Amino acid sequence: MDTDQKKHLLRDMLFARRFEESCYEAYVERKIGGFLHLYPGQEACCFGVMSAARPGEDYVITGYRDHVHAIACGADPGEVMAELYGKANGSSGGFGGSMHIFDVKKHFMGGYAIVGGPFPLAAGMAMALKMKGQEAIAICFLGDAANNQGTFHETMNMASVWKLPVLFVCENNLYGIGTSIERSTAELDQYKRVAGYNIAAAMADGQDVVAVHDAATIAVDHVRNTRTPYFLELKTYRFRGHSMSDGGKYRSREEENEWKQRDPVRLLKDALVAEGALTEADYKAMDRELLKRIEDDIVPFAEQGPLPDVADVEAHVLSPDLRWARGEV
Ligand SMILES: Cc1ncc(C[n+]2csc(CCOP(=O)(O)OP(=O)(O)O)c2C)c(N)n1
Ligand SMILES: [Mg+2]
Repeated sequence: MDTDQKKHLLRDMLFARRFEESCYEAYVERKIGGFLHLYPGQEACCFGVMSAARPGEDYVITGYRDHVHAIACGADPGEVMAELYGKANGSSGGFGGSMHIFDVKKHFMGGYAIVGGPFPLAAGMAMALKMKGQEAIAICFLGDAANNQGTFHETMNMASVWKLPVLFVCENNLYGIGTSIERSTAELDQYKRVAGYNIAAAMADGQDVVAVHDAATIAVDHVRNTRTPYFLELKTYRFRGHSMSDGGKYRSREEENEWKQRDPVRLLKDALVAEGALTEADYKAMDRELLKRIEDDIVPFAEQGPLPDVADVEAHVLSPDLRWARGEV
């Protein structure tokens, strides 16, 4: 990867870090309500994979830890923030909230609260791409604990049998809420679990964005060229709680501090400084510029946005177009 591409990734990851920290603050101030699952620590997974894919063209789906994935697909960060605030100028008009970010134009297909739910949806998206003969692929980002759902096994089998162009990315952060993977899962290496479904698989260091990019390049090429599935496991760690209500009693401070030594943003920044491609002053200036954008543009866009109209409370619950239910389309 060339230096310019690394600098772009550093900017993207630092922006995502600052965006999520801003969400944290807004939640504490009760400007954001409901559930909020933050992403710091895992940024290299999303940006490393999307740097090897075609954002806006490939179809991406994920779970509830979804704000950064939407932004990496090209969703407008102001609209994502406004959605978190429940405002009408949010990406789903304020009706979705944190766990249901959606941007169809950017081919970001959500944002789902049901653990393991996106597996079959990703297979369905890949089936549609196959039937339409399109070059795009489906990419499904999910956590390690999702692999213990029945949907994982059913989807892996069907994706393999039906030869579907889908890339499964497992962001293995070693925990499902407060349960460590050692307590819940017989095979700790997630990529090995798809061997029984005859799916190509690999594992990479999810804290090193260049390693993720390299592994994802192989994975994406495989899916795009062979039109068969691939499973990529990324070993990673979330630096914050599972959601905002997390006492953090299930893991030690020593473990957290050890992983924080491998902060993906700092690792890439240090590598660029060591290469002589960036100075500490350049980095600070970049950070200031990103913070200013968040404080001056993104947060005010969300804060000043209107609330959805109460008269629309039943909108989007059922499709107004029921022709399909009557068998007319
Ligand atoms: C079907 C279902 N069961 C249980 C839950 C409750 N739940 C929410 S998140 C979660 C853990 C998922 O962990 P993982 O897949 O590793 O993702 P991470 O949060 O670590 O990113 C569980 C059990 C749920 N949302 N859906
Ligand atoms: Mg997990």
